[in-house]
Amino acid sequence: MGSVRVPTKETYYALSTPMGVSATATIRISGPKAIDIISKMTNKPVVYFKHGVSKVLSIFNVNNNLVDKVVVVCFEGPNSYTGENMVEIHSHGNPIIVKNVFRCLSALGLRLANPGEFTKTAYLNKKIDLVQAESVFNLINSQTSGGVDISLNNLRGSLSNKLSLIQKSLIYTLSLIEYELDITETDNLKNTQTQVLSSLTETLESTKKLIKTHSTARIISEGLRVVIIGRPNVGKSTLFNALLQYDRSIVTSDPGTTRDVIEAQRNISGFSIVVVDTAGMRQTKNKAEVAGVKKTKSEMNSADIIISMVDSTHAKAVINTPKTTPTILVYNKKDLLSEDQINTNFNNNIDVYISAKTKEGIKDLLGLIEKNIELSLQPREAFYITSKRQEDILMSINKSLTKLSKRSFFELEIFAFEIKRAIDQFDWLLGKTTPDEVLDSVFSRFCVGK
Ligand SMILES: Nc1nc2c(ncn2[C@@H]2O[C@H](COP(=O)(O)OP(=O)(O)O)[C@@H](O)[C@H]2O)c(=O)[nH]1
Ligand SMILES: [Mg+2]
Repeated sequence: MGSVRVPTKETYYALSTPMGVSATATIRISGPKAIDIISKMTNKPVVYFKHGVSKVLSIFNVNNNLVDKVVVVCFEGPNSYTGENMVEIHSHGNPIIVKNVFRCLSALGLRLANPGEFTKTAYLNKKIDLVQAESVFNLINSQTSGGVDISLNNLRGSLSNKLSLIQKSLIYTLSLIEYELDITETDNLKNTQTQVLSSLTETLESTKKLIKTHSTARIISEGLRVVIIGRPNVGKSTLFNALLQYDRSIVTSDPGTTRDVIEAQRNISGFSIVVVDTAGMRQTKNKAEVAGVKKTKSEMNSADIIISMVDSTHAKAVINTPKTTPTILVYNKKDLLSEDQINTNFNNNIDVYISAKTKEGIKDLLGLIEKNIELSLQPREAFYITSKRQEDILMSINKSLTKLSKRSFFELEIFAFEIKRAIDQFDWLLGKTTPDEVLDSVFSRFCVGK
């Protein structure tokens, strides 16, 4: 193989698969010495290794003792994930073997990779931009197939392209202003103003749309939080178990049994939801219960859908819920009511009568949840932003451009200055110019080996 084309200082390695017993484990090596090292470990000349071709080989330690029989794949930089020379060793998935391979690598002068270092190097070598690097993180951590789709799409560069397009339109707008600043006659000013303002409106629409996609992306990737609230003993834990179809939460006839928040995941027509059981809301002096009630309130505030539950045998006032959160009002213990009572009790605000115990009405409730999921996911977009960092930068751009577009005078210098700043912020967003602290915080979320 040829010489190293992308110079870097060090060569590092990490286990890229989870530590533990498995059929195989993947150890990745990246850096200028990667291929020299594997050539030493296998007693094969460097030219033996061809780009992207896998070889079944024995690897030996510095004392020439057999470590394992492995599959080796080499990638020559810059045509590798990191842009450096890379080697993948697929060993048997025994932690002792992995440890022995690690010993060989460190004896040969390599060091363990830092968290996210492979992906960070890929970014530094311009194999991917920062938005794509964040997609790698989301791709690895996504809980749902919908989340995987979003991350794959972003990793392919769709979101980056969209962001670049918005930035390009700002660059064009800036060029109109700069042209106006260069020429002396003023009869074109009105025309330029119209063009600049209409282009700003368009940019604002695009950024606003993208900002909105963040919460949808979170719902798609992590699942929608459905939080059950109500007074003690109304049957929240019973409903929680019924929704999950197994007994996860403790049910007793003593009020105040559930003191901690308990959550579990399930799917409803292809969507992931996280069902959350909470402590009953009531006035109490018991410290554990007070803490539970506090947690319930915070769960209520981060809920995507609230199920507000009432015991229909002695209906009490309904608990106030955040106005913007869709809330389903459920009357429980229908099995204890007579037909007459149900009819006279009938109240337009009640969404559904159920019996968590006999499971009557659970299907209707699931139908209502499903309807609310559909509403929460509207509208479907082609691009989703997937990190708080992306959202924060877009919000900042949006804020300053909104302010700019509302100015009563069209001062060319001020427009040029603000638009230039927004263009720079897009560079930050894509990682073209991003401070080291920001990069560190992006990559430190990764684990070693990614
Ligand atoms: N008859 C009847 N009893 C129920 C129903 N749901 C719950 N219960 C009972 O009400 C009591 C309190 O239930 P639990 O789920 O612990 O209420 P929580 O405090 O709101 O979590 C238990 O004795 C349950 O068996 C129901 O639909 N019908
Ligand atoms: Mg409970």
